[in-house]
Amino acid sequence: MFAALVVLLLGGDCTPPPNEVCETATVFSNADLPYEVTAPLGCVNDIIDRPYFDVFYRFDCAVTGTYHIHLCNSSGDIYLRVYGDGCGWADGFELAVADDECPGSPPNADPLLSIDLQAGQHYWLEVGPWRPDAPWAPPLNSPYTLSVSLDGPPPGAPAGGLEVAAGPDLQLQLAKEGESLGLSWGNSCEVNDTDYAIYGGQLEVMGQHQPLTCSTGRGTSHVVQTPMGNAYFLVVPNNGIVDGSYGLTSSGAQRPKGDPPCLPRYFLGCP
Ligand SMILES: [Ca+2]
Ligand SMILES: [Ca+2]
Repeated sequence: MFAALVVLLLGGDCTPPPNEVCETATVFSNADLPYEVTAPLGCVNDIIDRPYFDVFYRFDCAVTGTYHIHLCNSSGDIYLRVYGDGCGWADGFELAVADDECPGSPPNADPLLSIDLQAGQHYWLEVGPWRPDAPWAPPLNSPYTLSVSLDGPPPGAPAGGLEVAAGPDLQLQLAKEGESLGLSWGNSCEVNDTDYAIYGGQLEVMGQHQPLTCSTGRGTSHVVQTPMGNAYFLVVPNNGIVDGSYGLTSSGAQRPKGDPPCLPRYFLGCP
């Protein structure tokens, strides 16, 4: 019985939907929000690993803000990936993944997430079942419902948004100033950076850093008033709307965000 069902799922008739692959992703933008579409799942897994039988959407973001994306009440066990800078891992990178966050899960094992997106950027959504076999995968071409809405832009965000682009590493220097510690740095991440946040943490718990200040008033120096023991500091450029990169770890991964972060992080171009 189980084997017969698998044959049915993999070998049944399936009509490829228009957005079966990245190249033909269904495009929508802020003018379409709140966006809600019910459509059939795909026939072919186009990106390695889940979700299977994927279909694709491209969101052309015109407003910086927090977006809510969900597929609650879809058929089967749906999975969602969000990519930036291109579609899929080969052309872009994964920004977020969601699986079973919808209320009532299980059996409503569908994804729900909130994500900060930036004006002027394209984002790709990959939607499909978590597994290719029953009971996780619904019958081929089963419908799902995708919903996308905007929470509203952060206060002060300009209509066009700003990007943080590539630039040289910040050169951080330390100097003892009495009982305080003076930090200074020379280079901005790029020309749109108008301010800086300083995060600090303890070396013993590297990766857990809190904001010491979310603004240096556009200055390239800051005095840490309270000695912090075995501390480390991160100078993070920002443009008043988003933080840039926190820099990379020795393994090449982005350092963790501050807890709490001063601003949503956007590091497409920054080192
Ligand atoms: Ca597909
Ligand atoms: Ca799921």
